[in-house]
Amino acid sequence: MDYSNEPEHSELLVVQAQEPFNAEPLSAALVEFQLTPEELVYCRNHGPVRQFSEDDYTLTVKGMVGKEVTLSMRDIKTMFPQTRVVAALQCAGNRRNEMGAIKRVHGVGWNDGVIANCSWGGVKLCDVLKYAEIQHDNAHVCFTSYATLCQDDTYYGSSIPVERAMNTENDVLLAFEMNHEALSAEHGGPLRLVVPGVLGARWVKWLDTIIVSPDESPNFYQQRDYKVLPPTIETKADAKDVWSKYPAIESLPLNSVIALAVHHPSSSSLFVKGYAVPGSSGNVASVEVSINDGESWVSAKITYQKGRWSWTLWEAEVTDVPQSGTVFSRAIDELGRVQNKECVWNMRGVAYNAWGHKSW
Ligand SMILES: Nc1nc2c(c(=O)[nH]1)N[C@H]1C(S)=C(S)[C@@H](COP(=O)(O)O)O[C@H]1N2
Ligand SMILES: [Mo]
Repeated sequence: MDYSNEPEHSELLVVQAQEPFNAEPLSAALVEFQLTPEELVYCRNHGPVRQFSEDDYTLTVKGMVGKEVTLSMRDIKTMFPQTRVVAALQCAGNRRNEMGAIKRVHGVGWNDGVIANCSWGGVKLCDVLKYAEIQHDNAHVCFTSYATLCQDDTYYGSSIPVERAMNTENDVLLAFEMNHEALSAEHGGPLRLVVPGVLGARWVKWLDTIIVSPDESPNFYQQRDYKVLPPTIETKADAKDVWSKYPAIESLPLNSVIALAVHHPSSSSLFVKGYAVPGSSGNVASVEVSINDGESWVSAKITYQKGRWSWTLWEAEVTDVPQSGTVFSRAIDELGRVQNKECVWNMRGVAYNAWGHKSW
């Protein structure tokens, strides 16, 4: 694969792999901003980053539709109402290194910065699908970027169920703006998919083709990756023949991370700050922290949450702390579900969501 045309990458990221380019910020930097500035948005690639001119870029919609259409970027921007949504983009591999500490996992070694909370601008996917006269019983909407080569397949692809795509409240967008600016090549410009509440792997960058199909996307990244395999499957060889038995991840689980813990010895207090994200059963309602034992918990203050799809920022000041120790965090959602102390290991190291922790 050809990596000679990569755009300049942000210098504020910790590079976890050079080719393909995979890099994340420190979570302590991330939580300083409600909306993640572009230089702090992680980069997750399975192949080279491609740069396209908007002028001759097109999107084709085909498959189970009444009318197959090919739209230019100008068509997309002028034929459909434009809209914006704040949504957290998170890789399923966020916190993978913590799962890898339990037992070896396969995948890029990620810490806890593989998340970005951005304002995405574009048009609603459902409007474009309606225009193509989608016929939608039990179907899947498959997204592909034939424009890019990948490590494990000849193109990058994903799919979501039609119901998620067609329910306007889900805010699934064909996005051409990030944080009120033109979407950069690095993050999938001219056009990427945005699926709030769903793992980043489905948010296809450099999107050029949508196929409405009776089946899920046959792409490698939908079928043989991004699944939580049972812990009995320990190696790639074990996994080889069983991928199709397990569902593709859609929502990532309820999670919280401690990004920084600052100890003030003179007042015996600890200032703690972090982020949280919801699972599939309602938004984050509260975040709690515990010193050392995980028995007694105090509520953190939620300092930011915007609509249904953003991350939650929180902070807490805990008094009477010892000279050194460990602080834990857990998130609780609107249904009262509580983030678990531990997370069951899986071979790919995806969807890790044990309590957040930080030592001082
Ligand atoms: N075409 C294409 N789209 C892609 C990917 C990719 O490698 N190629 N990576 C996916 C994954 S796994 C994630 S987490 C997000 C990362 O988006 P970002 O690089 O803008 O942060 O894009 C998704 N879309
Ligand atoms: Mo990802």
